[in-house]
Amino acid sequence: MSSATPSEPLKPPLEIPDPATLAAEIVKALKYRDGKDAAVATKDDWLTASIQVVRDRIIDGWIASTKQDDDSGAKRVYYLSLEFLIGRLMRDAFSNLGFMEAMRAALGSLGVELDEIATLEPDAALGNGGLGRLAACFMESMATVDLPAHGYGIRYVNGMFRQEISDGWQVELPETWLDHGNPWEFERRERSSEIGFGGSVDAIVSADGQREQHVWKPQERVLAVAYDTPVVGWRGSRVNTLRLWSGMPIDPILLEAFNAGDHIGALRESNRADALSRVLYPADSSPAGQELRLRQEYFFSAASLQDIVRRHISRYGELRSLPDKAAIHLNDTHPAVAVAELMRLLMDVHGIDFDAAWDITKRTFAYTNHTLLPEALESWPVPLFERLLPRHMQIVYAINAQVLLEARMSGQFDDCQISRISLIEENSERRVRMGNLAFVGSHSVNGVSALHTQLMKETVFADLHRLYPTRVNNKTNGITPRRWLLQCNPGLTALAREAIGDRFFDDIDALRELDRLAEDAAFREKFAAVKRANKERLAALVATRLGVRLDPSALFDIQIKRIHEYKRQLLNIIEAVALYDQIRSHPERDWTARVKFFGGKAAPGYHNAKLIIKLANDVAKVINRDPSVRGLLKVVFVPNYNVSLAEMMIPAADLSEQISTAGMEASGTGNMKFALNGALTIGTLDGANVEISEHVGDDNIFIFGLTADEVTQRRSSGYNPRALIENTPELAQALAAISSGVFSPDDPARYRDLVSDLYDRDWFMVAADFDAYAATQRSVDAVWNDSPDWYAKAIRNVARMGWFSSDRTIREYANDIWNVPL
Ligand code: 26Q
Repeated sequence: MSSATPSEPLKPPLEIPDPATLAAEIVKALKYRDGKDAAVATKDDWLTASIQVVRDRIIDGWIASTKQDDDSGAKRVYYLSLEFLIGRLMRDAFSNLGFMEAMRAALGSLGVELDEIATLEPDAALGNGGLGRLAACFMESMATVDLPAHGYGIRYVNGMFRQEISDGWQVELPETWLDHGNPWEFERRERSSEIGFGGSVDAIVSADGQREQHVWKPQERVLAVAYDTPVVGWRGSRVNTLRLWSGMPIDPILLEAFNAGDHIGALRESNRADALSRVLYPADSSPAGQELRLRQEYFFSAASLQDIVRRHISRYGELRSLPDKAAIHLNDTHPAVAVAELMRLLMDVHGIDFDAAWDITKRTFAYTNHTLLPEALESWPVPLFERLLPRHMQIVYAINAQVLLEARMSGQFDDCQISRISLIEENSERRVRMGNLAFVGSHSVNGVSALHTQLMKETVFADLHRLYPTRVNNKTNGITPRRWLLQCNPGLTALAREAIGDRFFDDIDALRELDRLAEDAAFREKFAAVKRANKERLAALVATRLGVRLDPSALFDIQIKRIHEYKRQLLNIIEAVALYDQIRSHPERDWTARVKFFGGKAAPGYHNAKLIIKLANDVAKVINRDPSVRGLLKVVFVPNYNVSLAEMMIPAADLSEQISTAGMEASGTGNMKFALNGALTIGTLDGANVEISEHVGDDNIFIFGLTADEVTQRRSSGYNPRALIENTPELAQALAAISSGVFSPDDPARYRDLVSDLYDRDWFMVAADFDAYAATQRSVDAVWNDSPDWYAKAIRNVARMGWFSSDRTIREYANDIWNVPL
């Protein structure tokens, strides 16, 4: 065991208040803010008061950061995202400010347990999954690396739905995170702006008589009200702002007076405004295509742009310097309409001509693509777009004319390629392609892993990439090590600190020093003990919530993510069934005890995803009750997977399942969180798995299956899953069991279609990868049974994951895209 090598942190630590001071502040907040006496305070009251105390201590830094940026005229980054999956914030703030232990002691002196009240904080689920969580990690990293940044989004009253499992089926319930108020947010009425919809466009002659000007006369107007949440960086270095917009009727009282006698009509107006920030669309692919979604996209894009433009004008008095002072980032195409909105503000409101406006726009915007799935690419029917945003439709046409002219002039494209470059899809129904709009309106278009960026260039954006060959670039995703190691895994953090000192708190690459300890038997044992304690915590949660008893010495194998066919939870479940068969037919063999955990939400309208949840639960019921498997295999579906549950499950994982069909997962970020917490990955060469494998080394990861190229090849050369299944007895047997109702005796036909699709089509190559997957799982067993080897690999994963910090990702964005060198 190496001795601790305490080292100086890179940034000076904050002054940490003593527990007695904090305790006094908490009691004071309780009394004077909430009107409560400590003697009658509930746990929720203690939570609110604790947040208020820490929040107060953030405010000075918040004001200082804003003032410093105003004074210095620094370029600011504006991150536009329809999702910010921030989860709970209290621990984040305590931990980043270095207050955790002082707060624990302060609360303890008042008879309150920090960990207990922390779990009462609602989990702010303002996002679907990876894209939303990435935005949250980026916000924290931007504050940490001292980058002036604002996040802009929507303050949904109902975030991602709460999932209950009833008789094995997913049931969606509304998520009401704001019910008890939100002590983190500040309402900024003075920062409200008016947003228009519909109406008509007048063309007039400009004041100087030189040009045609357009005036949009919206038929409907609503108010966007700002709510600000401070975002604290590591060691409190900088405090940035997350500004979320809420929809309000402009003047409900006046409106009611106007509509005297027509109360329902008056309410309709008010409801239309409220609806804009009522609910997050719970679909992470196959866009709903509903009018309300486009209204939300425009609402928050327009409100954010007004804010950005107002801030710029008030300081610089003009807009031509906007690209030097503002970098506006589009998190996927959801805010792509902002491109047309900025053009409108520049031309119609500020009298700038098209060419100059287009130049400013392109130099200001950058766009990140997060998916290649054709069904997830956003497009809106022209008639709908035109009715809701008539002026923007004209601007889209004008941009399109310019782009198509450039394409034709380049002489590189035939008519078919030109039609793919067009912002308007002309097939059956005319639609506005938001990906193309975001692409042409930005100076940078990035993918989120090396493989994904390569595929972007070869597939969806092949023609646009040929036209603008320097625009596409890669920025491999990352995760914040503060939340995803320091906070969620205090055991591992303490162990690492004891072994290599605390330099990794400030520089995560310093975890490298753990590498040599992989060979140290005593360290491996301590590492295993930390993992064991985390597993016991998870086992206790499963026992209370689900009444299933788990053995913490079994291999904990976890797949937690949105339920999607391309992510192939089905492959994992089928393998569980095959293993179940094997254990029963060969009870004499030396089987490895394993628990397969699943967690994740299905989009409410996604039939197969919901059926896969039911299948996981049906299979769990049969296997967990069967005495003949002697507890060697357990299957658990943990309901309502969210950020907080991730924070508890990831540190308890031995094996991380990242088994998407190669070429389909843009990056993945859960894969990074698991590896950083010492789980080994079983995965395909997809998304960021490729780069994880390069960093941890191929001896420390279990890679299997078809590559992206092989998937493409198979699909184009007559893939025959039926023949394949018939030649794979274990797979055929498992499928026969599922299909014939062994796991669904109450409805034997339940999984017939799900299985028959695997025989007939199998788009996601479950059958093609089954053998390789099952065989690799048996090598996982073999390594698991050689415990020193397993933990050596796990330690190497922790040691080598520093590169996947979102601090590194943000530095790359800042240097290469935003032009704010750090
Ligand atoms: C679009 C239009 C209408 C309604 C909903 C949507 C919608 C909403 C969310 C479409 C897509 C999403 C979310 C996508 C997402 O989370 N993608 C993931 O992004 C991660 C961060 O880059 C990657 O790691 C994942 O690979 C990718 O799947």
